[in-house]
Amino acid sequence: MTSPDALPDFMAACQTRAEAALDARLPAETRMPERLHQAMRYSALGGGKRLRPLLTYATGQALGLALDLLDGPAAAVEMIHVYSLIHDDLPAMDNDTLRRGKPTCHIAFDEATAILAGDGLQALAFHVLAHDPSIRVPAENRVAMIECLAMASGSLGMVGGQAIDLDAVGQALDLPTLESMHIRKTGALIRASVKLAALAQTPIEPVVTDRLDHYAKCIGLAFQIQDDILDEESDTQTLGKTQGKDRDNNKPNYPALLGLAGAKQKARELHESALDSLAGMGPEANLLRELSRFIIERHH
Ligand code: GRG
Repeated sequence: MTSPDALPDFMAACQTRAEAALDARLPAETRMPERLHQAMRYSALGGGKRLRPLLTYATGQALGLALDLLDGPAAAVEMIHVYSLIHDDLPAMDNDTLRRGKPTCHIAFDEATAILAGDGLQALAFHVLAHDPSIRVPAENRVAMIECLAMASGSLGMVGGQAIDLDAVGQALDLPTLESMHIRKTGALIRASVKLAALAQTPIEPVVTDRLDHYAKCIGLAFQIQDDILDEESDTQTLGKTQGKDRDNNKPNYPALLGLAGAKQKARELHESALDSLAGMGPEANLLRELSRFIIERHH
């Protein structure tokens, strides 16, 4: 059984682990083209909660997998996340100057370099899944990992969610449309973070994988609701990114549709549902349970 303070220790260990996994897989700053590689490393290293790698490692722990089998998938999913942050911050999208407490990539470098850094990280993520020696499963599992991350990232997943989001600025979205946007925009990659770990086991157990997928779906939405709540309630320094952007940009969000109390209630219900989906699993899934709580209680 994991102890009550297991999550903070696990988070710290996995954040260090994810940092090292990224560092080892990113081209050196001295490798040509130097400025591009500097930008990729600037954005990917030294910041962020590393929630997606944490979910990959915690799922691996729930399945009894050694963490070193998951370094490649954890790095790949974080590379996609970082690419999405770089592109989201561009003037053509959210036009933000602060990310993870430091200037956004296009401010620290320039717009063209930031676009290319995002592109480079995206391509590298798939290269990692295709070739990384940490992934020791049959080729069909590897292909399933590549498919999983591609679907989560593309126009039917994160990029599609972003397109719906951009179209929705100034529009009055109803709750189902808001939900379907977030299931794609943030939920799909969170789901992939869990699924990639399930695909690192052999043989894959469909019942367990389905339970984990339901868990991931719930926490993905809960994560977004908490993000919306923090956008209303927190401050720029705590968040490390500009607070109040949704309101300023007239973007629909959960507190606007449900009220703050309603949004908090919805996040709690999703947390409960996430826990229900792990009911058949033992203490080895405790970190996943604690991560779900962390997601709805986090302050940044
Ligand atoms: C531009 C291709 C493209 C996609 C953009 C996910 C996304 C789609 C943009 C990210 C922008 C954003 C603020 C989304 C809302 C929720 C979210 C993903 C917040 C940032 O994730 P955290 O809190 O960040 O896990 P850290 O920095 O801790 O990794």
